Amino acid sequence: MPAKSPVIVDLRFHPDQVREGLRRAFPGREVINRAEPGNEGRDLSGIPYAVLWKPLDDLFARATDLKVLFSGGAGVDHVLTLPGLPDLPLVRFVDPTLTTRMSEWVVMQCLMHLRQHPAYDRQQRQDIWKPLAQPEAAEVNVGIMGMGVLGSDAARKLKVMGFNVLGWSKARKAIDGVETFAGDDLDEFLGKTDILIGLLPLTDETRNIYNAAVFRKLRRTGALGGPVFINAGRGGSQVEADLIAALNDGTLKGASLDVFQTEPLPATSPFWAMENVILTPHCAADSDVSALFAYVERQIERFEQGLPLENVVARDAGY
Ligand code: NDP
Ligand code: OXD
Repeated sequence: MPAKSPVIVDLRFHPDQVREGLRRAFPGREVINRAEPGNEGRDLSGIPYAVLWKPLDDLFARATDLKVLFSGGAGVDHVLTLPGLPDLPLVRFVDPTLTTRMSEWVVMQCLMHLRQHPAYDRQQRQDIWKPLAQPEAAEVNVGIMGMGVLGSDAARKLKVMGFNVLGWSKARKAIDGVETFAGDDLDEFLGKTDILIGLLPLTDETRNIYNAAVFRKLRRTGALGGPVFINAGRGGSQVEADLIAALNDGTLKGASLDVFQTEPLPATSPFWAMENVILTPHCAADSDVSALFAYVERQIERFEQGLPLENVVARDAGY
């Protein structure tokens, strides 16, 4: 049997996790892990596959025979903007391990705002014992912008918790029990939304989409006493000056942010000190490296058997 083609792994993830994940990954294939110092001078020509996330600058100049690229994450904005990106199929990471993590984060953030956790955190720091109003999930409308793999799963899990769920995407989706909107219906969708969830990819169309005009259109009469913004898509979609102003003047009651225009979030960012903001360091849904490598191996096997690759990015749409 001919030897299996090698694969380049060029991931700026936690090096120990990648090394550990590779111990049992890609059976029968040579793996060139570019995080290993011993691979620095390795000839990368003749290798058809690369798994990448913030790869080293010389990847495409040196790996001149690539046939398929695999994103180490679900989002691909960081790949599509790489200098010298070859015109090859780009497969993004779609896996229950990642989807489940994202839905956990989204449901947790919605519950934190529903159950007034930012306020209880404040009270705890001041030794204040004071129960606050306690609306039910059923009184709150959660609107999700981006009803793809992650948005649709989050919608189903929010329904289980009792929230009313609305969804907005480019093409209208049909999901049991979820009121869905598309494209031009954005204002109607926003006008019904108490908690706005951002799960959009970053593209030319979605850059700066979460801005003052959008925050002003959210429903102000809901049971939470003011709208809340939750973003785990990409920071480039949020206008941070507008967001800070909206959180300061009461247009927004609170926010949960996992993604930022600049990451890591600079020490000078006002978000760090805002009591109505919950922030996490872009960790809502990390890629599980073992699941990623198993997924890439499955896709390579499909490719080598002449079957279509799955979850191929539409370059023109940008996601
Ligand atoms: P999908 O491609 O499955 O879904 C994207 C959704 O966004 C689709 O519903 C799409 O609409 C919609 N959309 C895209 N552009 C527009 C637009 N211009 N107007 C309206 N709707 C639009 O992606 P995933 O759900 O897998 O992931 C979403 C994003 O989440 C990723 O791109 C990434 O940026 C982010 N992410 C963040 C993580 C984190 O840890 N914070 C982890 C993983 C992902 P349609 O269905 O009609 O095409
Ligand atoms: C992703 C991410 O896109 O972690 O997977 O942001």
